[in-house]
Amino acid sequence: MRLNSITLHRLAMPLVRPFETSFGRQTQRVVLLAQVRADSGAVGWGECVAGEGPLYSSEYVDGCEHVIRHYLAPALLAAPQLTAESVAPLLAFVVGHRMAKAALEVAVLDAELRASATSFGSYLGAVSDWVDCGVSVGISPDIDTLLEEVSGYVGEGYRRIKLKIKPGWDIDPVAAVRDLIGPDALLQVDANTAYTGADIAHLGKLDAFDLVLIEQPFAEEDIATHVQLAATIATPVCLDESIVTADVALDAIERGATSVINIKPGRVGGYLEAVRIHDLCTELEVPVWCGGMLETGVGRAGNVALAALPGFTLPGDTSASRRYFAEDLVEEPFVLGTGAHTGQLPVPTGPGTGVTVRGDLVRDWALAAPIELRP
Ligand code: NPQ
Ligand code: MG
Repeated sequence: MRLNSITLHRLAMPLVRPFETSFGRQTQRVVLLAQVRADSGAVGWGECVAGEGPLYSSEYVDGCEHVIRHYLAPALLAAPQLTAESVAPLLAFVVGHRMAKAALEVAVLDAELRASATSFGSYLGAVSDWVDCGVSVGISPDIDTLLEEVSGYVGEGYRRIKLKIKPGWDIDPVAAVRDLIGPDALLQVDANTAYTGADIAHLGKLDAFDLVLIEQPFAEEDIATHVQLAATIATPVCLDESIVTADVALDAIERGATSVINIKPGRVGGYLEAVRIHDLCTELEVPVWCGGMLETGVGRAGNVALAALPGFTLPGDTSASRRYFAEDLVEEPFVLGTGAHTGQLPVPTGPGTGVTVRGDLVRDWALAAPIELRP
């Protein structure tokens, strides 16, 4: 295809409850969406997962908008024959900025798959119609409030609970939640880089709670301290922020820093690199699961399709739309199944991502006028 335009939309969506992590407290989700139009008339949508500020990652909404406008979009708009596979090579001249690149790649892929009436799931290699869902639970003001929130999610059927932890909010909340949900329920923790090597002995106390894994306790660049922890703790160590390419994933696995990997398409530059990490981990028998970035239905749809690949053997942060939003941005909000499908989401089957963006909400929740980029 050849692109006629790339339009950037910036929205703010209210969260159903504040979401607190070791890096900050979110009360709304500021979202950047890329809409591509091909000369054939095909339209595709991509969600940029960067946050409003550079707190989870160095990328953030203003930075992504800038790099897309001035570097990435011009390169794609100039391409005479564009395919989803050619997006990453065309954008490789820009260092980093993977979340911005991923938003464009997924939009082009969505347009391409809609034009050929192929779903994301079948294109990526999905092998199941439903995926197991977990939920990520923020840091609470106190343990009673946390237990109340966790009880609600258990009642909704989630198949795994993930607690956000930080120094001063770790052993006690984990012990209380383990006590609440019982010994057989899947429980894991995510520190979002809040600890240092000095905390290794302290983190060892988490072994008492039979956790599925501990996610990213140390800095993004610090593979070595993760190796040290993994050598001393029984709980599996899982990297999130550190895993930015398939090569980095291979290196971290070979060094013994991580025995499970959280795959987020946005963090690694798109779905094609995400599938490469999945394939590598499957070959190495390293389990993977699909992370989450408080996506709207636009980004959630692709994640649910990805999570249906065979190597995704652990429940993902692929929660239902209502975990975050009272009203989702798409006509087909994600709702947990019932009966045998309790705690699961259905893999979309329609063309492309299989969801329809609600133009009315894109306008109602806009923070700024759309930016239309042309060749
Ligand atoms: C994680 N997600 O696994 C991330 C962290 C995260 C579901 O726990 C705005 C932008 C808010 C990015 C909140 C989950 C965010 C964000 C949390 C990322 O580490
Ligand atoms: Mg994480």
